[in-house]
Amino acid sequence: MDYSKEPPHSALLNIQAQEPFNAEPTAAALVEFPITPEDLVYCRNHGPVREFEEETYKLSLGGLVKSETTWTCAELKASFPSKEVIALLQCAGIRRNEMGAVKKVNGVPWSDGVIANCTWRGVPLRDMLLSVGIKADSDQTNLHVCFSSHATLCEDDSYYGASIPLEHALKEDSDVLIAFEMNGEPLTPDHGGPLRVVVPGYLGARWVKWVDSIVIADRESPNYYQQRDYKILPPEVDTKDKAKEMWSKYPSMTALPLNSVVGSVSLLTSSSILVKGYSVAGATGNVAAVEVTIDQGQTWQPAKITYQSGRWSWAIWEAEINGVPETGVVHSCAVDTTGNRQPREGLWNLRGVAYNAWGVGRW
Ligand SMILES: Nc1nc2c(c(=O)[nH]1)N[C@H]1C(S)=C(S)[C@@H](COP(=O)(O)O)O[C@H]1N2
Ligand SMILES: [Mo]
Repeated sequence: MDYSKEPPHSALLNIQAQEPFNAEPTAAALVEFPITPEDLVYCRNHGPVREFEEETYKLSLGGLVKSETTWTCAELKASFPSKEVIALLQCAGIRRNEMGAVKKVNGVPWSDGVIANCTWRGVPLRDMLLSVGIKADSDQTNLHVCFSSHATLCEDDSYYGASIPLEHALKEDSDVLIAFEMNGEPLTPDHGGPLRVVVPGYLGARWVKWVDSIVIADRESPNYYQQRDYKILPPEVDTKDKAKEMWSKYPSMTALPLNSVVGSVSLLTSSSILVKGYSVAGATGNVAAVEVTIDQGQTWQPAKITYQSGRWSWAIWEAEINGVPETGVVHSCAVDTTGNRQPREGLWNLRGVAYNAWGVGRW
């Protein structure tokens, strides 16, 4: 793989690996901004980052459709009205370092910075699908939209691919976009420009960057990152050899679970502290409340949600706590609109994904 042609990356990120470029900001920096500024947006790559000319870039849509179509960026923008959504992008490996402290896991030892709440502008995938038409003789309930990027080779496959159920893409309110702007600016190479997939509510792995082909098929994407990675295997699967036999038996991940993270803790007075953090909803609802404890969960104090915007955004919260934790440790717990509480402990899995134990902070 050729890493020599990469454009420069943000200098505000902590680098986990240079090749492929994987880097994240601190949660303390993130919670200061409701909309994450571009230079604090994490970079997660399974291969080299590539820069493309927008003028010559093309996207094709084929497979089980009535009329296969290819657009340049300009044609795509001219053919459909665009839509802007605020949506949270987060990597399935968020907080993997904490899960790895319980027992060894495989993967980049991400902390709690692989998350970003941005505005995305793009063409609704639904409109593109309705315009090409799905073949009438296919059973629509069993079809998948497979996204691919052939921009570069990847660590475990010759291209990057992911898929989502066609029914999800066709829902009027799913807000799946083929995006060309992030935070009001053209998408940068680091974040998949000129075109990337945005699937609000789904883990980042499905948000294919530098997308160049969309295929409607009667099965999920055959790509490694859909079939063999990003699955939650049961805890007894604790070696790569055991995992090999299990991948096909477990579903691909879609949503990540209810979560909250403590970004920063600071002393307000000699007897009170200010705790700030973020919280994200799982598949079952929106974030309804966040609570903070300084005594390991014996008593909880409510946090104030200072920002939340629509169904796909994160919540930013803060709490002024009377009392200074003797242990120096603060925990947070999110509650969603259906009454689910974030669990005290996360479930261990070999790949180290979907960790959502109570948030932890220290002062
Ligand atoms: N082409 C391509 N798309 C990709 C990836 C990749 O390695 N290659 N990584 C995925 C993963 S695992 C995540 S979490 C997000 C990260 O997006 P970002 O780098 O813009 O933060 O992109 C997804 N899309
Ligand atoms: Mo990811």
